[in-house]
Amino acid sequence: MAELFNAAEYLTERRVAEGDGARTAVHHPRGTLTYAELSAEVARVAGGLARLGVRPEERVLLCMADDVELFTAILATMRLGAVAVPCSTMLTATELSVLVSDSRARVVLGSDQFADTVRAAVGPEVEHVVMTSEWETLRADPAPAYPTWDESPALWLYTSGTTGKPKGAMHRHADIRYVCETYGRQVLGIGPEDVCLSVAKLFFAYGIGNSMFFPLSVGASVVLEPARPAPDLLASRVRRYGVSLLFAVPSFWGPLLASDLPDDALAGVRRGVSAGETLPARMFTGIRDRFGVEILDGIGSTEALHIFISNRPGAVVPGSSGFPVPGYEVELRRPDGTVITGTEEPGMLWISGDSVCTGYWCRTAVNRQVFQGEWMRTGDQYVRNPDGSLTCLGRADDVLKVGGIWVAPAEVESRILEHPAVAEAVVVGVADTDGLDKPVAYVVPRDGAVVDPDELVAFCRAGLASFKRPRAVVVVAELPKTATGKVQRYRLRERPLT
Ligand code: 3SK
Repeated sequence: MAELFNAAEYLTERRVAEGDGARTAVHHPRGTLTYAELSAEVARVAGGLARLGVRPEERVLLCMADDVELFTAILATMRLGAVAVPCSTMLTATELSVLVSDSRARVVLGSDQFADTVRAAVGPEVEHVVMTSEWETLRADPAPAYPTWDESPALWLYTSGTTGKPKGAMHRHADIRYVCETYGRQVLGIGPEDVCLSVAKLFFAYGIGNSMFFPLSVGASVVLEPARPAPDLLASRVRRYGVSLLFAVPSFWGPLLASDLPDDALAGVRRGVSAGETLPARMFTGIRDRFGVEILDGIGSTEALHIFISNRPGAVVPGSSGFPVPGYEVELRRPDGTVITGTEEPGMLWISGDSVCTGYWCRTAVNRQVFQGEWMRTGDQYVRNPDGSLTCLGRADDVLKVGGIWVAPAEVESRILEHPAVAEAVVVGVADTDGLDKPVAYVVPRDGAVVDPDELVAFCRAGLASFKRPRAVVVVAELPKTATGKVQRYRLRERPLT
């Protein structure tokens, strides 16, 4: 039976009702907000959205930097019973326009720094575009929380698929409470005294859990940082705000370890968290030995909303994702569907748990493959170690995770093939010295044409979000293929880069 439950109310008003009104909820570049102030501001922005005509269950798309406007607008949208759709600020206008039309949002909110992208992405079906410089127009008389059910839609997060066509994973209000009560409380042990800082931004499932759901669910505080975080910027935020929980991805932990920051730069951080891709054991031990911070590596997904397998404090198995989070079950399955109960036999990872999304918006065929009863197919290959911990062996498909973000080779390949000098292109993930995948393009030039690798990378940057660009271009006379003409990607992956 569905119960009345509104996640925005749970994260703001309920905190005030439970006595946290005077505690700091948010540190942002221009000041701080207490829980009472945050709650009031969310109600006012909800009033502004209602005045624009936003109704329950309609989507509001947000292309915004991590700052107080994005933070309050996500909560305000959910407060109204509408659906917040925070989108990557790294997308090009063409990429963003796909999300605008797929979500059928009639209201789009943007940060001024992304104004050109946002304005170019919206078509006539969008009735209102509000940028941060016009924010005052979005504040009105406070709107009451809409009586959503726990089952009502609250949040859509887009994830790219193997084809690169983004899929909107639909999350309920209940999913938000579930991740707080499972990973947040039982693995992180987050409490009111914690101060959270996340390298992953709010538009990622990982980031919104770290920076909004977990801290607000217990009366803790969050530091919002709009800029792209480099190690020294992060260290200055850690010092200034007394950060105790630092969330990042391996492509941040690596440079942090290589930096010349003093060894006490993370003093006060009681725990680090890593997700997105496997944290190499050398980074875990390096950060622990130099900065005295134990990193809990885990794996989650946009579909599950947050981390479902994680290492535990004081019992980390370096190089592994750890053990299932309470509230989630995992199975490793063979290709014929039978379940592997023993150790050391690789299998496809399936998970079940109450935060798994209700499906992808308007993607029936994919939904039928991915979501089967209680279970969800993650697409990751895993192995169970003799101690019961689980180690990721990579993807079952060709999708790459670069810096913790999905990259669909097919999407990069189709951009490369738009280049007049290119006849064939294949993008594969090639491991760097830390074992982290980087996209590498193998290209065959058209007859008589010359491919300039640097110019081709610039061409990709111009047409794709920058993180999707190949980090290297290798020009070859032909691609390795099977007798039936299928490209043998594994042979390219194994090839040393010269
Ligand atoms: O990539 C991950 O491991 C992850 C973790 C938490 C939430 C979402 C994701 C994709």
